[in-house]
Amino acid sequence: MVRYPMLHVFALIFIISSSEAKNNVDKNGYIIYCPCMGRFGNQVDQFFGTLNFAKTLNRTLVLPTWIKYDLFSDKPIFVPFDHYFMLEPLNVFYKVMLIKDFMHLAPKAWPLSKRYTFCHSSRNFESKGYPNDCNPKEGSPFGPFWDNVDVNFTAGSRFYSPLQFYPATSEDNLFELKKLKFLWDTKFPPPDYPVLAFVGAPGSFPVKISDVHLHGLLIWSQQISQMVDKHFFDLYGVRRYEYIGLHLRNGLDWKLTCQHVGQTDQLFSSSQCLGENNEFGQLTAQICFPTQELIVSQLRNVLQNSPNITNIFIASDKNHMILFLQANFKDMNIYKLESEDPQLDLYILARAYHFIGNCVSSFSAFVKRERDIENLPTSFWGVHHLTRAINLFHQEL
Ligand code: GFB
Repeated sequence: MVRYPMLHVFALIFIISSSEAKNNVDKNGYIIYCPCMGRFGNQVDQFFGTLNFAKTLNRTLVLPTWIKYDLFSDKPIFVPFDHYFMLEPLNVFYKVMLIKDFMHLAPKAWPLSKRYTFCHSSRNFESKGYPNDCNPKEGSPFGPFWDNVDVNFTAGSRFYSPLQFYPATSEDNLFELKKLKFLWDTKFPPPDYPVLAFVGAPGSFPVKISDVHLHGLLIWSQQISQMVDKHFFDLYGVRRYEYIGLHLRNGLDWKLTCQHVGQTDQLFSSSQCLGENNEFGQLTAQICFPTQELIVSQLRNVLQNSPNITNIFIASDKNHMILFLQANFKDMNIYKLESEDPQLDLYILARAYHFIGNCVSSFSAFVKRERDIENLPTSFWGVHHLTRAINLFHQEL
């Protein structure tokens, strides 16, 4: 039973610190936010910057629900943070708590007279005649998110401009971080503003390279790994690390997004293969939306270098191209999940022998970061150099 001694230590520290956090008010205050921008990959990117920001301010980070969008309903779905990820590693790194636990503490920690919401500057929707404030519940998923936890901003809005979430200089050294904390604490002292409740995530998209190492704290929950076993590994008898994983991002929203190629040097997560200053190359249409010919030739190259691999797993938001790929790779077993599940797809892609992703997509970026932790190779459609693995464990957590 002592196979994973570190996990036991994590668990013990977690039990002690989480029960303390659940019952005691943090005098340094809290940060809570709506992950209202984009879908899962975007929300994760912004989570990392938010975690660092909370740490800089020494406020407890309230972990929001993830927001999921259903194609067949205009109502967002709220997924508890720990449905996808374990809390223990995060809690060892920093003080965090689930939003549902925070709401139990809220009558003590967040009096109604101090329930402010924070935004950069007015979101006043002039045409609708709304007041000059954050209007935090205007629109979806904004309103439904706060309604889901029964929060009303009874004290009104506060604009935080010109404050930022990151130090003004590119150096995140201790002095700059302390200065940032000083500026926020001066404008919003914790006794008067015990909770900084942001209309959107106080973290950047795409994730800053300096925050990428935080991905090491996101460990999939048991529910997710058991579901993957049931719906993929055990079902088809495929073993981890013995298949090629492909991400085909090709839905209508993506087609429209890729029309911006040519007008910009970077698009969404493209810095993961092009570098933050395009030091590794330029954005092309093939990188964003690869043609069928490119997909076949690139996959063929990868397979030539993977002699013992006979399985391919395909994840897609729209067209998995199963028949087309089957016709081109007759000796291969080609799989996809029976029913659509983005998190299961991510889990499986991260455990492929080799992964070919879409450099512009933050969905692929999630997979690449998880693979980098294990030094597993990733390449991207339309990118000819194999993208370097960033060894996350060399960074200090
Ligand atoms: O994850 P995400 O932010 O990545 O959003 P991008 C894309 C969403 O599409 C995922 C679905 O969260 C999934 O719900 N999706 C994409 C997939 N690829 C797959 C896949 O392989 N399998 C499954 N099951 N689902 C941004 C969006 O997407 O793209 C923005 O966040 C906007 O809202 C923009 O749409 C154009 O960075 O690819």
